[in-house]
Amino acid sequence: MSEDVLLQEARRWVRDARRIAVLTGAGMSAESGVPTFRDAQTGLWAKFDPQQLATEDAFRANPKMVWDWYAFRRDMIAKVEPNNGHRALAAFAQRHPHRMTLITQNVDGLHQRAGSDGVLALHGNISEDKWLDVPKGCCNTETAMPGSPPRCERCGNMLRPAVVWFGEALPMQALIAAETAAQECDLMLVVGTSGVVYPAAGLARTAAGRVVIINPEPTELDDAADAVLRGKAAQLLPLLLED
Ligand code: BJW
Repeated sequence: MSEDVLLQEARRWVRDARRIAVLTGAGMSAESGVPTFRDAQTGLWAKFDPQQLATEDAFRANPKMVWDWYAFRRDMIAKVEPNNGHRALAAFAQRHPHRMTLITQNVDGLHQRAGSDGVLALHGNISEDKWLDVPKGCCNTETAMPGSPPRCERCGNMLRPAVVWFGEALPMQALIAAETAAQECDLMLVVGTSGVVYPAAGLARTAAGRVVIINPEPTELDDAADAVLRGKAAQLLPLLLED
């Protein structure tokens, strides 16, 4: 089937679906200028080993290096804008209240900045901090000693980015809501994710309805798809979601 015929077929599925779940990954923000994680040449982890940076063990072993990596990414994200893909999703949800559940693995907040409400952010939010160890009475973010990372001036507890690292549990309410959306949808759009990180990737495998993948490259989830649209999110989503 030609790409154009596939797109028209997927547009019909969007039109006919009562409940649509959307699962997004790093490729969703690529056209905003945010590097993906695993693209060989350009991904953030072409230069860094994720297992060394995105874990609690790594942070405890080298808090300054990991904090600085996140500080660099925060600065970069603050300078970019949502793209036409983020905007198309937000506009669709506004035109069709209660039809779409937006689930993202991204920590960049670009869906929210594009105007999407109720985003299920499975991997947290890079612009927020939380305490590494259970905070005591003395742990006050207002009075934390500045540094890389900031620390409690009394007990030395460190602030860390409020993201989900490997081996950590996802936020339970968001995960349950995402699982429910997958099990109740007529259509799931899987946009810009390699599909290698669980439990997020598993949502596509439990989707009750059809699955459409939007990605310029093959993914681990292609075998679960009813249609694979080979293209970029910011280009294809506006075409797929226009009325
Ligand atoms: C475009 C594009 C364009 C480019 N348009 N597309 C089952 C099986 C095996 C392992 C596990 C399992 N269950 C759990 C695990 C372990 C682990 C895991 O999945 N490991 C695998 C790597 C093997 N999972 C976990 O540890 C999770 N926790 C957990 O399971 O806890 C259990 C527990 C329960 C109770 C108590 C305690 C524990 C946590 C996973 C957390 C992932 N965190 C990260 C880092 C977040 C912080 C940060 O940002 O630094 O999340 S890892 C990283 O990967 C980040 C991403 O959200 C995530 C997914 O990556 P994504 O989005 O798919 O990006 P890429 O780069 O991989 O792909 C980009 C795609 O875009 C590519 O396909 C491109 O082609 C495409 N693209 N341009 C559209 N313009």
